[in-house]
Amino acid sequence: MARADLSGCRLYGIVDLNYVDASGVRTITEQLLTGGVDIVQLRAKDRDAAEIEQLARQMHEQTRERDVPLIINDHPDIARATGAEGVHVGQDDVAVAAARSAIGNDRIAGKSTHSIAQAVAAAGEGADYIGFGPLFATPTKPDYEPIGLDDVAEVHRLVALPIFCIGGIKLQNLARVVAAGAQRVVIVSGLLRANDVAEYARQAKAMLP
Ligand code: 3NM
Repeated sequence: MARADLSGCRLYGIVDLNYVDASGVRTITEQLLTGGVDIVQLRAKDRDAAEIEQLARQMHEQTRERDVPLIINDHPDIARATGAEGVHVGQDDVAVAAARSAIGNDRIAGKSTHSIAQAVAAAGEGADYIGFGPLFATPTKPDYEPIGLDDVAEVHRLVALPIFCIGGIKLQNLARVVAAGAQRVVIVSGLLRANDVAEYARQAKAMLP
């Protein structure tokens, strides 16, 4: 298996169990895929490994059919066991090198970054992509200070990896995020709370460069 190519990925959706019950994961995943989300993550903080693995297997059956990479938050071992295409780690989790050695060279390793310095460091660590944010205050990650739009253009100048801007991004502010220089975004609550998830994804994708 070759490491999935992220160059065409623009819209990143996260199935976050803070917003979706385990019983609703299949439906929401289907809606995200129908709306054209290019990459999907399972984020299940504080759940036991057996539950995460079971959900990851279920989601992977769905994402594989559409050739959309599935990323598992925090759990390289589960990503590897389920055949998911990658793992995502935060600043306080295992280093990229450790995640990659657990998951294998043929999978994606992504990392959250919250400043230009962290973004540059993540590239040096060998991350395949980074998250950059939170741009705006967000209930999904409430303890983090928003960094705003000022560094978006600069991080794209300094870091050649795919950069997914994240944090408080909605259809209502997406035009400003793109005008600031973003090429790719992650939207969590905006998508998961939408009345029509697929349509929300379609509209977001239409606004991305
Ligand atoms: N990571 P929403 S911000 C999961 O900055 C996450 O690293 C962030 O959710 C970071 O679209 C964030 O609901 C929450 O704001 C994104």
